[in-house]
Amino acid sequence: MASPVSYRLEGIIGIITVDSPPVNALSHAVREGIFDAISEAQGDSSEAIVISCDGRTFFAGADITEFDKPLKDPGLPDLVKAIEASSKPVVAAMHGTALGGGFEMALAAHYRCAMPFAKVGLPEVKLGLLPGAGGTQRTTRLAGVKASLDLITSGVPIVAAKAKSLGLIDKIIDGNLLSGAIAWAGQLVADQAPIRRSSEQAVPEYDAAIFEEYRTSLRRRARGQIAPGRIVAAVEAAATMSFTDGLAIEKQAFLDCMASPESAGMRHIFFAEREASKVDDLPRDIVQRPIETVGIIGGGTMGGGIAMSFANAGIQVTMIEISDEALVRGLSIIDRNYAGSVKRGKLSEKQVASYRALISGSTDYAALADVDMVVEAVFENPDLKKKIFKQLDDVCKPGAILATNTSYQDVDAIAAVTSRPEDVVGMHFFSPAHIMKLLEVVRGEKTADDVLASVMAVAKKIRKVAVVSGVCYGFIGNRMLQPYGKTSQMLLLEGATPQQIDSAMESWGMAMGPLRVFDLAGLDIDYTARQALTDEQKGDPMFYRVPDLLVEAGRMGQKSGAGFYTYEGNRKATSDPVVNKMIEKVAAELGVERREISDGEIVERLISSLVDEGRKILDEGIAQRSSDIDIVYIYGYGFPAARGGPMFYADNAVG
Ligand code: 3H9
Repeated sequence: MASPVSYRLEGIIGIITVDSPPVNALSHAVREGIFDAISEAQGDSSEAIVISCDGRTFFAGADITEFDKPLKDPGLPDLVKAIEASSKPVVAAMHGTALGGGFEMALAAHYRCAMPFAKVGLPEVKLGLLPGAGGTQRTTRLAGVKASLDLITSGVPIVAAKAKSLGLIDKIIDGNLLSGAIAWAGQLVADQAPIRRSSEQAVPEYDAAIFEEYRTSLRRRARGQIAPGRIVAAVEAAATMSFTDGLAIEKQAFLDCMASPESAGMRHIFFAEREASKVDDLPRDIVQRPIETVGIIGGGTMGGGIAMSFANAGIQVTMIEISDEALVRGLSIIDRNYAGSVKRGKLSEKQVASYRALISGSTDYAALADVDMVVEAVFENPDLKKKIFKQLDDVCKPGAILATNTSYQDVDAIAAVTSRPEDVVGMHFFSPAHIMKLLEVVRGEKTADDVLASVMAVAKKIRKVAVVSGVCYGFIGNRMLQPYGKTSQMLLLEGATPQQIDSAMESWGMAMGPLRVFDLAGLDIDYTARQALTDEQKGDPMFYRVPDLLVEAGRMGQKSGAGFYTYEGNRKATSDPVVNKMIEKVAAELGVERREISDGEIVERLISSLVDEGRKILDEGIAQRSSDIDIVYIYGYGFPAARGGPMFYADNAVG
């Protein structure tokens, strides 16, 4: 097989070009090819060497698919060492994203240039790892301790201009990158520029207290991840030890993290996320419907967040409300959210102005006559939703995609009220919709293939992680929440307190325990839904008697200042003896024997309830694959990434 690496001489410059689609990951063949080219260049007439990549990006890092296989020489650390040891200046020319081991190679080059829109980063932490080819040591020497800790513990890439201001790259090249890099390399030769090795640079001054500060704040957010702590130790080693000793600390930490169940879980999520976007039975050459304009029905928190998601991706939005007053209110929620994003430094005023200009409002459905897609986001009332879909059927152009943002309702029943059920699909966003990454795309019985393909594509465009679900009550995520909620109620009656349940689950890694989640969502919503049911339909009172009593006592959850907990002014939940008494009384009435319950039992029973339902969802074909369920729980329900999702956890007994 032809090598993905080629080497050629252009005058006095030796040019190493890598072409290994899709993202130039540093597979064995790539590493070997570059290693050989560097060796060849040492002995030929070249006076400087340029490393560049063809295709959409500079190296995306180590080849993650090789991680569970035996390592073949040369390893990435050997390659990085050979690059830095070159007796001729090496220039790295970056475009796209230079990530992980790819950026570590660039850091070992003697000079670095990049295109203006290129990004560089060390995202290993997102895989439960840390840079293992000198990244912690060289970044600290070039950019200092704080910048290094920020870059490596967050894993978030930075743009070329920022990297340049931090000293991580030297030059930004407009126009053709390769010719610019070759010209620069020639200039470096002419100027007799030194061989500048990052490993030999001194670490800029820093405040020694910084390591403890990062340790404390990272520990608070760790949720089972061990890599962040090891990153701090490696950066501290860079600042306080010789390069060789620091490198040894980094290497050990990398090996430990690589062998950890946390990294196995996070690597599973990496591939699961990419797999989720694929729909197995769609023809590959399917023609998508263009989606350039979108209508949103409902200007509440959900509708507003959905509108922002589309506008932020450059898609024109028309929001429909029932009255001028409601419309003004809806648009002002959007303005408030945007103002918050500017305040937090997430968006610039200029960005906000351009996104906001894409959102307009109307009280007339006729304004939707020409839109490519409509997302209905009114409250969960099946009759109202059906009424809206009848109206949409009347006004929307043929071929418009009609989506419902229902969290539970039967998408097929909604589709059935239209004359075009093949154009109807579910798009279940999670609140706040402009922030939460998950989108459940509900494929109705009659949803056309091209509608599904188009919605999956637009989901990527609006930066959501989309997972396909079949039609059932609650789809994947909320359906699994039902037995989870019931189990939490049983645990309460059997002897656990709300606080014990929540803190057991949060210590295990869940972003929020179940009872705090119910308080946040509002206990009155399910209560109201239950009033329409017969006793038989409601099922065993064990599962709902306590929340019913709470609502009847005016405790609707966080919004009313009390639910399973009491909330004062701020959002801090405080346990309330009144609630514990209420639970004991219900347990006595229902004849439930109370006992000590361990934290381990709480976790075991709650997670099993999720997993058991997940298996049913798979058996019924509601989810395409087990890893899709993991994605739903990681991105929509605060499941700890370090556990790999409920299904992966169950299959691998992680942790
Ligand atoms: C590392 O470097 C360790 C070192 O420090 C130390 C070693 C000693 N390997 O995301 P996309 C595949 S750890 C293998 O859809 P995009 C991906 O699975 C690594 N495969 O494209 C997908 O395959 P498929 C640190 C990879 O344009 C296809 O490429 N680096 C790798 O939306 C397209 O991917 C990272 O963590 C890889 N490294 O985004 C960077 N990367 O088509 C990870 C991607 O079969 N990568 N694939 O589903 C990314 O963040 C994004 O892929 C990137 C492109 C931004 C590059």
